[in-house]
Amino acid sequence: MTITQHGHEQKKLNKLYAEFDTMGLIPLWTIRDNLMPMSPRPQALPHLWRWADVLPLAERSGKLVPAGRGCTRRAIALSNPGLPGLPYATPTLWAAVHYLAPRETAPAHRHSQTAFRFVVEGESVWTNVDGDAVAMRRGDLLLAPSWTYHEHHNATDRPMIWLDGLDIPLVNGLDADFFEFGLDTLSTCETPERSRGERLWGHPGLRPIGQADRPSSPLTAYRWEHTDAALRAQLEMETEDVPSAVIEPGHAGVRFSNPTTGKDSLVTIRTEMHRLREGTRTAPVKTVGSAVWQVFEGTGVATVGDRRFEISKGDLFVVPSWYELVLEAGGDIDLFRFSDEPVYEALGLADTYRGGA
Ligand code: GTQ
Ligand code: FE2
Repeated sequence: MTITQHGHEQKKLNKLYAEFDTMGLIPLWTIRDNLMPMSPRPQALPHLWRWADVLPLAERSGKLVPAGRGCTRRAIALSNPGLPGLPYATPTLWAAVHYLAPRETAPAHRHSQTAFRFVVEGESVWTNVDGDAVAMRRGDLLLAPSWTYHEHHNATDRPMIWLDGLDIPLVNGLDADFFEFGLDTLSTCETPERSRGERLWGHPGLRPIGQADRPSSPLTAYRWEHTDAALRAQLEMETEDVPSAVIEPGHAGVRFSNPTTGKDSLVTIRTEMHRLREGTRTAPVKTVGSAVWQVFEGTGVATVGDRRFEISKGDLFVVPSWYELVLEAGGDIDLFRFSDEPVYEALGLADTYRGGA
């Protein structure tokens, strides 16, 4: 081809691309690498939020910012540096630190987004889920499934802080957001030891006859004493020569499950508690989908991709999709984890790779 011919072709090509653009068309051959990469390329980045940094800011908000109708919830979201300006921990998950001052009420509302609370510190707030008052104490996991009314009330003279996890980014990305305000006045002022959900569903292995399956767990409170006992038993059994009781040597884990189906406690969010015996180093794991971890107790090191985080009580970190995670226990360490894996499983996109230790 002569140079003039080549120039002529190039001109025609440029004209073609310009016309694609004006017609709202994009040719695949110009974008394939980014459109369909060989493996996930998340925009979200591994990141650590230290409890020692977050807590004082939550406390200052408690003094300066009222909860209630205007502000609705005094929740402070983790914003992933790879998703700048967005209040999202990962592309699918919202994680926030929620502060409720003494005697304060966060009024009732409901939304299509699914929520849970995990309590790292404090007690005596209760959250009311569809008219069922549920006490919140350290180590407890409390659920507010999609479209359930929920309100929070602090009946004490001490402030309380907990972790909120929701599927806000996912639901927003799917254009499935619905929201309604409830009554401004508290629906109940009683704080029973055990919620109705626990009285009906909180007996291991015993399903009340006549209750249908539900997509999300009707047991809306998982108490620390049970979680702790389950993890302790796994590690004890391991030392008693039942190695299959644990995930891997020195690493126990439980998944909070829906007693009607045995599946995840929530339709869109996986919730788990992990315990590593002192000195344990986990095999590297890669998972499709993203996760947020919070240290409940203890110290250690979390390596996410090439980032190394020294972690201690309350610290929160993010593992984006297909990033390798290795956990090392300083002393014994307990970690709460939540992820979007149930969504990937429902879509046939779930995958986990566990390397050698
Ligand atoms: O407690 O109802 O962190 O609706 C974000 C949205 C908490 C809640 C959040 C919410 C709530
Ligand atoms: Fe809410």
